[in-house]
Amino acid sequence: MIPVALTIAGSDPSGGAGIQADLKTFHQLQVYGAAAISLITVQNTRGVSRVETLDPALISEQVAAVLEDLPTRAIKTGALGSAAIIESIARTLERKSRGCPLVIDPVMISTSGALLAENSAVSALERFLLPMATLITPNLEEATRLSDLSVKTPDQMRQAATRIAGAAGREDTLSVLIKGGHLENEDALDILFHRGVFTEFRSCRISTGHTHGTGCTYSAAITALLARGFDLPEAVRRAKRFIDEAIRTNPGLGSGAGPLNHWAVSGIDPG
Ligand code: PXL
Repeated sequence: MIPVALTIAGSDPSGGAGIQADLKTFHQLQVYGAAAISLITVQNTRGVSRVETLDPALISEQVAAVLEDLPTRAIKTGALGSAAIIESIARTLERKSRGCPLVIDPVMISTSGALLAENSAVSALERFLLPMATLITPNLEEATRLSDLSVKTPDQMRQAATRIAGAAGREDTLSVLIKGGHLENEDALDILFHRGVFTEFRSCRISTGHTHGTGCTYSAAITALLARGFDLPEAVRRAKRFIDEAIRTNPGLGSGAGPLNHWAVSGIDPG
């Protein structure tokens, strides 16, 4: 049976980030994609002009409707907007997700600087979602917020990863992938903390402004590969190849920070 993955995330009408990016990525990686919408943005490649969160109960009903019917193998969350939304989703997942892998992309602000989660959402995330998560995928800024540490070097990335897993009381069971796409004077270095072991994923930095939706696409690719049964380190390794290729072959759309090439191939065999 085709594996199913569910994304719970915001809508980007320009198609480069949010649920649109997640669904394209699921599809490209041979996974059937389902999507529950948490908030609606008005945006294009030049920026976000409006964010409207949906009613927490409406979001949770979407999540429950999918999980009650489709044999979901992996779930990811993206922009969630508010603490109330996070709590409501967590309660629904507790009842309905049957322990399937949960990837949290702790989206806080968009590339263009728009707030996609209120400040109190960070503690709600820690309190309600991290206890049940498989993996959290912060970038350097998000890792700084979650760990209360300065995160600017590979060593600091390692410290932050253990601090984030430890704060959730789950040093041995919560995996943390810190994405170093914005590291100064470094390759694009991501560090995975998984079952007490650090693994580095390194690639050459690609010089382009077309990186809109990179975080969403990366975590969606990991989610799709988990749904297909790969173990976490292998899912990250393959997702990293996919994202590098998607950035390198971006279609050059829009007059701002354009989207990636979600048709990218990366040697990931179908089926
Ligand atoms: O990449 C973060 C992100 C997530 N979700 C939505 C977004 C963005 C960035 O723009 O618009 C809906």
